[in-house]
Amino acid sequence: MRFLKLNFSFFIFLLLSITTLKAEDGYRLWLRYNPIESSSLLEDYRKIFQSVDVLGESSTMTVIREELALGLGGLLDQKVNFSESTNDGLLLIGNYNQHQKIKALLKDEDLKVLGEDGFIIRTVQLNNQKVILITGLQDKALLYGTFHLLKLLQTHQDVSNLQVKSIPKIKVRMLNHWDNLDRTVERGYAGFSIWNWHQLPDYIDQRYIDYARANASIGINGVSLTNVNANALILRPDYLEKVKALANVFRAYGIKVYLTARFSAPIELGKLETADPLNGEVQNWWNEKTKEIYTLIPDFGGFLVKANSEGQPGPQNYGRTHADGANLLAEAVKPFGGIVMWRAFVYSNEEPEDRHKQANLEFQPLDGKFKSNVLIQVKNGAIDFQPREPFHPLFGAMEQTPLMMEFQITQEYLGQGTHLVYLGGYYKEVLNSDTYQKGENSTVAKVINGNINDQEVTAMAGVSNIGTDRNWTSHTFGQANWYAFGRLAWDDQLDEEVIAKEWLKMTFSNNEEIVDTMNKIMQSSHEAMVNYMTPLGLHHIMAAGHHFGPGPWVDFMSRADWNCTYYHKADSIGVGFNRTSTGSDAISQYHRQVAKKFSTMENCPEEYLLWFHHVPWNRKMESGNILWDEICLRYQSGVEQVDGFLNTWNKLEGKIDKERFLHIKSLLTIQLKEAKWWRDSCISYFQTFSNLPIPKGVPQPEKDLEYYKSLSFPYAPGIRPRW
Ligand code: BDP
Repeated sequence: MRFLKLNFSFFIFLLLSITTLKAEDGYRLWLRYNPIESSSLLEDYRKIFQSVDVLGESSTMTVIREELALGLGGLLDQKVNFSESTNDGLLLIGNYNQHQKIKALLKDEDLKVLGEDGFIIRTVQLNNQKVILITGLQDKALLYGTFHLLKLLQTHQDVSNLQVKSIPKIKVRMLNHWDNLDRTVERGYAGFSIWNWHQLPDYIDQRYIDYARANASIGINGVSLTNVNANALILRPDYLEKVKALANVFRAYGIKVYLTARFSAPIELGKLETADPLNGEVQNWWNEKTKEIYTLIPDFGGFLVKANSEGQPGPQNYGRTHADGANLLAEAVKPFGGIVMWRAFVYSNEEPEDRHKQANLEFQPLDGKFKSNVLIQVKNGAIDFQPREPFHPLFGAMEQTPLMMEFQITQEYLGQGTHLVYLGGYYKEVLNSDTYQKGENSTVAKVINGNINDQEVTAMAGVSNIGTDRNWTSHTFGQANWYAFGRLAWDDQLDEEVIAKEWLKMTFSNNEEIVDTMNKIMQSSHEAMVNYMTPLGLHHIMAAGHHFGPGPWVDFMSRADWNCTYYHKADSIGVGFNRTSTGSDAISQYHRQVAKKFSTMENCPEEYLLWFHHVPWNRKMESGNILWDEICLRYQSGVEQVDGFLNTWNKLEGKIDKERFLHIKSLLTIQLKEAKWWRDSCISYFQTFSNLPIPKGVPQPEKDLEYYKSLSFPYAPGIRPRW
């Protein structure tokens, strides 16, 4: 008997260990749906959701039912009762346009402003029952509403009296995959491409579905599947069949598929002699190709194009302009309601001009020349996704052309797959920057959401950090950047801390101590990274090609502006790029109010100082330190911050699942090692110019400069073979 008892308690122990230590490999992202742990809250929720009535039939309505079965079922730890209950406690979901029952509950005015994607969640009375109603004008809006409601439960909110109306500020909220057809991912640090082109169209991986669920849960409604350094093959009929298979999966989740168009495809695929946008045969080729695509994929979103940039072909090869090129494709997709996203990331090797200025020089004169279904896709800054960049001057310079944002979610220059760097605050920093285009408070956010200039379409793109790694993004905290991007594309006014906490609660725990601890790390992580990589406006001093680790000494690249020395311009007098009127004068491309702020060393915010000025090593900084000391101390403070993250993280041992605790602990250990590497190598290098001693409080570099210069990483991930 005693033996039996012992065995029984052992069994219970085993069961408990299995449930509490359940492997958390990160695959479920923020859609974990573990049972609500607080029994009183669980009780309340169970009363409120006694039954669920999802009205109507469509693939999206099916997806809603499936998500509720999974989500509500998981959170409430019981089977969902899909019926119109007569008891109190009903969740009612239906399209406002299609169901009289729902129309009767709301006024038309309530719905007017919702657009395609906006939704309402409201607690109403129906037949003396308290009912939570989710409605909108399209089924996909109901899906967004469903995910919103699930989030409220996942984050333990009071749902007894809901009055939610949520409308996205941006119409097209999309991920850009830089995925190649051989499944490598340019600047991808989370394994290979999730698109298994070889097995498509026949094999539909569950990942495609879970990917679509995750995107829909944060409002992402567009996916460009292929690298901007495009391969024309994707437009070949067999590949289009594969694209169609993905589009068929994504459709129910409100996600449209876009493709990158290689400008020379008419030559490569169509065997034409030219790709000149003004040539009739070329126009015809694109029109026919586009028709073919729409026959297969009636809701195809359109094309994303990188042209005449970093070796990609484009209209300039034929003496034509970006507008000629973009309009060619715009004409082709127009009859089908498609759009063209034409990238402004252009710079030429032949031009001796500061790379910072080149996009404005090429695009600004074309303002007003683009068809109305063209958007110019502008990176957040004028150089290239640096740890910190002032906003791109183009955002304040085009009044008649819709501009869209391109953020980078993948951390090409920001520690890649192993550094914890939360980007919510950085995205907001750019969105909140004032362009002054139409007077004060013409923020970048207002430019791209159409508030400043009237425009048909608005869009925001994020370069994806997703790959085949089990947890999708290599670093679990990389998921937070995917999440934050989606949330901000929906609503640029959301607070980065609110977003981080939502994500933490759903991804880790609702425990306040855990959330606060992790949130503190997240909120200071971006500044820490700027400190240990590129303090005070230094930029593009990463190693060449793969951009992994420091390389301020790089001066051997074929193009001037691929060299780090081009960007920091260190000499015996000082360091930094003079972009004032005595230098490249890039500052003059900003509105005069902005230019005024940046143009003198006195006025320029210190975080951009070396971005815009060549500053003497002995110049006094706000802290009272001279520049040289300040640089060293910033590097050191970045290292100390990461050290702090690791110590703080260690306190979470035993409080979260072991698997993710150890995974992040190891990554923070790498981050600390690399932060020191950055500090030591950059200080050693810049000291050869400043000739000043390393200030107190900053350790002597562990190795000499030659050692740091000798390091090489031929197989660093994410690299493009030809670089
Ligand atoms: C740079 C990347 C390069 C991309 C390019 C782009 O290093 O791999 O192809 O941007 O955005 O950041 O086109």
